[in-house]
Amino acid sequence: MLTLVIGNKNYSSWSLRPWLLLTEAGIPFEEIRLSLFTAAFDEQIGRHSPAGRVPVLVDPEADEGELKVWDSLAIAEYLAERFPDRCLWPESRAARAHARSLCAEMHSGFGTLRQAWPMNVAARLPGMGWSVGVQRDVDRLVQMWGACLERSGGPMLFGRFSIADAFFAPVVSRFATYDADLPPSIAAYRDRILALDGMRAWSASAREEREFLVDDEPYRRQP
Ligand SMILES: N[C@@H](CCC(=O)N[C@@H](CS)C(=O)NCC(=O)O)C(=O)O
Repeated sequence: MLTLVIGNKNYSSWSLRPWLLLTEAGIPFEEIRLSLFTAAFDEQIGRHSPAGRVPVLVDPEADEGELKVWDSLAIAEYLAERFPDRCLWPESRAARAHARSLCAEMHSGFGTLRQAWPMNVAARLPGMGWSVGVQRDVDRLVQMWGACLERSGGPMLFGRFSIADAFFAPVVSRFATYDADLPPSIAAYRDRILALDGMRAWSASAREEREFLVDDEPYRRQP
């Protein structure tokens, strides 16, 4: 069976993507959760990935024996190839190219939003960290999601759930945490993602965690 090595569910935005993808696609996997920025993480992550980061996917039955794939984008691409029947990318070549462009833009961009609004599933921090730069990133996301939903007719960016939705799920979570001001159609997409079974399961586990990262919890109440 596949194994996915992830970080804290409350904070690890990169881990959420492949976890949600596997879960929503109904692909069975086991998870190993490592607590970020601890001695145990440093000790154990080297066993799974030379890059020293999560997520990492371990496939014990790959073509040439056990395979380790790291980085959320590489994992998504591998899963799409490994499970072609699950149609993890949209069907048409043009839509696939479009979805890949969006994922690449997310993967390498939105640094202002990511820094100012770290993923914190359990927290509600409306308005905190907002800046003109953050709003610029929000505006771009609203524009790209709006165009996708208009073209596909929804409910997901390319009709049914795809890698693109998994890639934006951490941003959706941030929009809830920081209460980003969104147009109704985008707020509705946010709510559809938050209502996915996989997203609810991830969030429930995140809320149970008690390993708080001080830098990401400026106003947190005591547990
Ligand atoms: N581009 C990578 C980023 C992975 C990443 O930065 N992961 C963070 C957790 S969300 C991590 O492992 N941090 C541990 C560290 O930097 O020591 C991906 O898409 O998987």
